[in-house]
Amino acid sequence: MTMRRLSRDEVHGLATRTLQAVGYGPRHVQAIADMLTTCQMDDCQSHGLFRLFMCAETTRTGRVDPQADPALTLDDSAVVRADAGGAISLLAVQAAMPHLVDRAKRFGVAALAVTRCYHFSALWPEVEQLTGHGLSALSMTPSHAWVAPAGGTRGALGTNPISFGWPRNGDPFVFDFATSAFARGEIELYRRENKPLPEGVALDANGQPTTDPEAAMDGAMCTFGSYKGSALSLMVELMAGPLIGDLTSLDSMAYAEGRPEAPYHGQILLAFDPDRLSGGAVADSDARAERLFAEIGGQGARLPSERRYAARARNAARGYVEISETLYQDLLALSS
Ligand code: NDP
Ligand code: PYC
Repeated sequence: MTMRRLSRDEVHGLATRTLQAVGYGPRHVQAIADMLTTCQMDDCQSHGLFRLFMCAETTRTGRVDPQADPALTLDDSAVVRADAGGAISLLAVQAAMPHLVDRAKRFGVAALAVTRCYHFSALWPEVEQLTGHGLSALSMTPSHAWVAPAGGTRGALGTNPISFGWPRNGDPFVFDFATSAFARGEIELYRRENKPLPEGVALDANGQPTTDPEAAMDGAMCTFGSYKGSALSLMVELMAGPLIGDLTSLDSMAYAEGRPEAPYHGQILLAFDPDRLSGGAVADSDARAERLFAEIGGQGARLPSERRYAARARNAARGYVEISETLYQDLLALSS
């Protein structure tokens, strides 16, 4: 496959021009381009520049508000609410983040409920940002009802990612993955590259197992880990949907009425202050956590995010990332 090298500035510039061309306002362009660049520089292919297609489709249906300023509800409690006003989620999260950090430090535990947002992005950048303030963090969001529950035959759940972060000296412990066997973005990449899926990832429109990505897009995806992933996925629906007064993946799918736009729903971020929660014994807590990380590494197993941190260091040192020439040309066409 022919590859194209792009520097960080070129990645950001391509994202910025494309978002401007499809109609996003300046504050949204900045927030979205920053997120896509962060992901691409860590080699997160399914949620980096590739996501510009979803951003463009979402404006084309004419229902996203590409200019809306988020409205924050702040009181004296540990709960922060950010109404995205029908825009992409990222600006709302960005605006609410300092308040979430402040509340977590004051109360030990705090929650951010982001509502009425179109959502397309990876969750780890926001979770990693919270660990940078010495906080542990958890984030979840539904999507569209593309995923069959374990034992079911058609979509009812979203791909429903969960991201968790734990602060450390140096790179934090962070994981971020869909509760479906594959993220939707990953299946789209298989379809683009005309590659068969592994077994156990998807069902066709008749509820039968398939390895054909096209049939998977028309059918349903499977959860990871059978009934365990299915239950976790349902937890995400409840925590980032009804709990915060917003839509489930089933509601989001119905709301889209078949339009090819990003899912529309909410997102929850929870932040925990280890200092407050350990009763000031944070040095002991850190040492205990580090012994566990060392035991895992000592067995030859790797921690989540280690591949990503290695990619980040490599790309920063060489000053570029690589994307396929086909993707680059398709993105250029989108921005012209
Ligand atoms: P993956 O299946 O690629 O898993 C990603 C996580 O697992 C990373 O933290 C990764 O670390 C870690 N990991 C992978 N392999 C190993 C291993 N062998 N040992 C230890 N850890 C490992 O992710 P998904 O495809 O499920 O999700 C990709 C992205 O899609 C996520 O960022 C998610 O937020 C996003 N997404 C967004 C949705 C939305 O609605 N907004 C919906 C669904 C997904 P590393 O990166 O170092 O490999
Ligand atoms: O990859 O499943 C996914 C996804 C859904 C919304 C954004 N990404």
